[in-house]
Amino acid sequence: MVRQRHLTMQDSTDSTSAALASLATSLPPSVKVALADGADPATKVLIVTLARAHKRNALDDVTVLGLAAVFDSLPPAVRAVVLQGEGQHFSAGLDLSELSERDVAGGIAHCRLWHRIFQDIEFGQVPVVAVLKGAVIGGGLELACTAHVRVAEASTFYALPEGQRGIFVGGGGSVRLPRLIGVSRMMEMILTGRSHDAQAGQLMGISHYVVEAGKGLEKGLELARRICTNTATTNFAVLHALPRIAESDPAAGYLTESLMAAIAQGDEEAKRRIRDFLAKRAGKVVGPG
Ligand code: 1HE
Repeated sequence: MVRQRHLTMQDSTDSTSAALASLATSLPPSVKVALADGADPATKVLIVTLARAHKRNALDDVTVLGLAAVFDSLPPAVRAVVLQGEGQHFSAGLDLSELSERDVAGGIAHCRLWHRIFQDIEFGQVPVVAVLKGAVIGGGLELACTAHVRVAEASTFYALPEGQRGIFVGGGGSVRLPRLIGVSRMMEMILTGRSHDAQAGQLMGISHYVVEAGKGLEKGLELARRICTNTATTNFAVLHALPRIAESDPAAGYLTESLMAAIAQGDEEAKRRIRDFLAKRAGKVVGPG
């Protein structure tokens, strides 16, 4: 059972809670924030919940702007985020009811808004663990792709019904998803409208973990807490340097990697950790399983 505290204005036991309580009052009802209980006070994990279960967490503008407000205003003590959906589904994607009246210029502006906000999540302050279940469809899958680690409950299914709806991805999916599953698989998903279950999504590289129903948040929090124990510099390097290096030409990549590696190892905390290992005070790497 995962304990979490939903924030209210009364909940201001420390500055992080106070900052989040103030943020919570500015959010729409479709986005909730809660600090995970039990974490080391210095390494707080924030649970961000899409809370439009009655609309299967479809992403309307208000909800997407709510996500932007959260990721723009993370208090410094928050070291990782777990992103989840309320109810049976992570997200049914773009709220189609907002699409019908939009002209071409409005469509471009909307798409660029999503791009900006989703980039702020992907290249934000902290690692994000997405906990998936049920529908992870269209823009919901695009949002899941902005996270750095994905945990899928067994009920998860992935689809891109854009072909069926006469539209196209617009939340950066054509940039991010091919990196996970390849252009060919993404093409086939849109062209044929097929769904993939949790196991298939895992084999394809969408999720990093598949867990049984109801265990996603627990696993997501376990991973987020582990991520919080890395140095801030390593997490920064992984979020901001690694994807850029992977996309750059090798010569620039090697140069950037050498600079980033030097910065990371020059950190006092890194030096302390390495001294601890050499003095047999640090844990060994444990094998899988
Ligand atoms: C919605 C949406 C939505 C549900 N926009 N309202 N996404 C899709 O094409 C997925 C469309 N949704 C579905 O296929 C199904 O709703 C589900 C498989 C996700 C869930 O089925 P079910 O039977 O549990 O729920 P439901 O009865 O279909 O939906 C409950 C309510 O949510 C209902 O509203 P109500 O007022 O009749 O109660 C639905 O209309 C509403 N709802 N999904 C609006 N997506 C940046 S570009 C991204 C492009 C895309 O994301 S394309 C993918 C769009």
